[in-house]
Amino acid sequence: MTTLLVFGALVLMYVILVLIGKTNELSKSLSGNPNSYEKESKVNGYLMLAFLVGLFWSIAFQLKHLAPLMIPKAASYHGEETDRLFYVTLFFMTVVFILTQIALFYFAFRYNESRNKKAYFYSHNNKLEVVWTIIPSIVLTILVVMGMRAWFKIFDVEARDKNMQVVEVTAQQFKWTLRYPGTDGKFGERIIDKEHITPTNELGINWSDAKSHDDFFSEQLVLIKDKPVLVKLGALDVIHSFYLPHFRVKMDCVPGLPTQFYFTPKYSTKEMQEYLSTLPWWQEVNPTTGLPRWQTFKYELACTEICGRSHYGMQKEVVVLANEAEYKEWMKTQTSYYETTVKATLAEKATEEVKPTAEVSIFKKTLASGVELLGALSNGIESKLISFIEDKGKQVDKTTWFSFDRLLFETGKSTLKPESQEQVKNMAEILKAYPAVELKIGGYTDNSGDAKKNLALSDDRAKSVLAELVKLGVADSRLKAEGYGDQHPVADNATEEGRAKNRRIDVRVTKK
Ligand SMILES: [Cu+2]
Repeated sequence: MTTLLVFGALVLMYVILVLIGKTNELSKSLSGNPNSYEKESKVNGYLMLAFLVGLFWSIAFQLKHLAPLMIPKAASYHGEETDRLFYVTLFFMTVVFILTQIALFYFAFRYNESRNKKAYFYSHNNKLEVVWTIIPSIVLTILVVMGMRAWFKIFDVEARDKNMQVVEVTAQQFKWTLRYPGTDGKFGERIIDKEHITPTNELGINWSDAKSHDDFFSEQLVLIKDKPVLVKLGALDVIHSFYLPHFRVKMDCVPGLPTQFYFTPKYSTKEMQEYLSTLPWWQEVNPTTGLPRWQTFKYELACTEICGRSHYGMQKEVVVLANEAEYKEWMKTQTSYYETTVKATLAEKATEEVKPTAEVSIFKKTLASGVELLGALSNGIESKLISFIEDKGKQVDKTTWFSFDRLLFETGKSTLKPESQEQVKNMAEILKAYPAVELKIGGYTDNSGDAKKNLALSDDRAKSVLAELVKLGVADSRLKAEGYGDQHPVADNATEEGRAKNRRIDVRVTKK
């Protein structure tokens, strides 16, 4: 609302100014003084000169007061080079800027409107054209060549020190995850799939890879003075940008596309603080901390891609230690994520998983036909079906269904995967061993997606199992198949586990 009011006020103000201008013009043309334009033009000429002086004064003023607030000298070796490039470019731009501004405003003053002057007709001059084409071309070529040389030097993979430090940095809304390879100097493998990427393992680290066991996550980006570092960058959601302003490092983190940056810190955090303590602005006391500014100076990692609402929160401290010895001391204070967190939960999970499998055993059965069932489990469909058929106390009804437990379909299709063959074969053999038995096959899906499509898919899948059994020699007349879509769920559709249980093929004995 306030914005709207301010906007409205601005529009009104503009209209008023235009009207005042119009009235002014009208009153002048009525008074009929031919010299008034010339006078005005002279005044404008002087105003132009005043603006020129004011402009340069304001630039000088800002330089004096704001330059000390600019980012301090580069803290990395390649940073010095990029700074040099920057200053060379700035030098040329400044010269051109000063000359063109002087020319612009001086000409406006010198050649203001006058009834006694006649404009000089000057169509073109070849020499002049050549000069002002060639000079900028040469300057630009020099700048581009210098820039390319610096670029190729920074990204020269061959020239990299093999003994470099490696850090993995992963960006996501809205945090940085810094992974160090631990004492073995090697990162544990990452597997990007549904099984490995979980809320407690966002990077998808493969914990069964021994190299991952000493990896640790750090709260700060810790580097070593004069030791080259390779930062491996990645992102989990949108594009972020890894930015170390003091080191003149900036590289995008792109989901699905690993990037990296190689550089060498030149000054430790302490050395940088000592350097800053010699500069007047940094010596001033910061009222919020009560300390001289240089004392609380920290190198910083920031995201420089507008990546979302809390983008500003993507900050971390960067610490440059003086030498390897200090780094080793720091490493000792870091704990491996695997040792402290993962190991215990893995052990817990393992005992959970072992228990049920201890109760499940192989279901060994040789049918009357002499055929032995393959790969069947004591809690699988084969054993349940046979005990139902053989138990004279159990009557055929419409509610007793048994679920296939080793059937797999191609995603979204009714084609059975080859792994399913074993169980289908077992079922065919059971049907052959008990010739009186007739079955109804039911197909089911979970409730995600289009209900009509689900119904059609479940029907196709039930029929494809039926066709498979017929192919294996079971009479067509003993089997019926029907799809029920997402009806009759056996588990909660709200969880992935539940949905997996609901996507199934069941059978019911209709005659025995
Ligand atoms: Cu970001």
